[in-house]
Amino acid sequence: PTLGLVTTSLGFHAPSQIASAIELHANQLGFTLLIAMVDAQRGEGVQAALNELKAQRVDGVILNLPLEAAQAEEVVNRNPDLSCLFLDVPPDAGVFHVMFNPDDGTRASVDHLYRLGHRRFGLLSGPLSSVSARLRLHSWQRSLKEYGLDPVEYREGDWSAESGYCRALEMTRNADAFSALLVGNDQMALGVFSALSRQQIGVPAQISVIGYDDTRDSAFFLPPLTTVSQDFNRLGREAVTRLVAHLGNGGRESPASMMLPTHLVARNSTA
Ligand code: IPT
Repeated sequence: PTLGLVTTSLGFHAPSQIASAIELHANQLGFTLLIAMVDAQRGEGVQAALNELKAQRVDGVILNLPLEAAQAEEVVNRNPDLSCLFLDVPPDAGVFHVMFNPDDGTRASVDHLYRLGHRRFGLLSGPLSSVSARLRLHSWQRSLKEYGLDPVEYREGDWSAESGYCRALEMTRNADAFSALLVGNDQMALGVFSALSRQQIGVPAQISVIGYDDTRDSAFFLPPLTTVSQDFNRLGREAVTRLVAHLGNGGRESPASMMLPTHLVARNSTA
């Protein structure tokens, strides 16, 4: 038997670690995994990828790319012959999903920095075309509001280290505008470190930085990155197990979606 994975670029660290976890757990349950990569910016590639996977007789498909609720529902409606499980959709989308809670880790990040005494925050989000980038941004903003704070700087990146580097150079033109920077993922945080180091701004002495993902490399950044851990292995296991259970009951019972917790891993980039 065969499962399909439609994924956003595997050039990004998180989706590549997610794909590797999905393949591992699929294989353990005796399934082969076929992977189709599509450009997340261009929704029309999704149906082509699904058609390709259907031609290869997949039993069910996991979709790890940012889709709005309406787009995900359209995928389900256009493919009644296929069981689809989504990993990157709004929590209130009426589709079968396993996803990370976008609130707990973001809230813990703000709490951590607030307790350390920070009051001036910069925010660097992922691309606003991505559902999860927006959910993280809104959650940071809500958490700051509860402390009566508004961010003093905001920029939008595109998840890449290069965008983190460029946006951080812009944000630090006004040298002491903020003392803490919340970043939408670890790859952008790596670029931020490089930009700050080039300007001889100390992390965490002058600016504390928190990333998001806890991809495997982040413990080896300089300094080791404080970040929000998303357990990609568990995501892969839950997604495969739930999809396979759904296939096993002939798609009769309505599938159980699930929200996975995230948590803050405090390392040395915050003080
Ligand atoms: C999300 C990552 O957190 C982010 O770093 C980026 O890689 C993005 O994927 C690419 O789509 S994780 C996703 C399951 C919300």
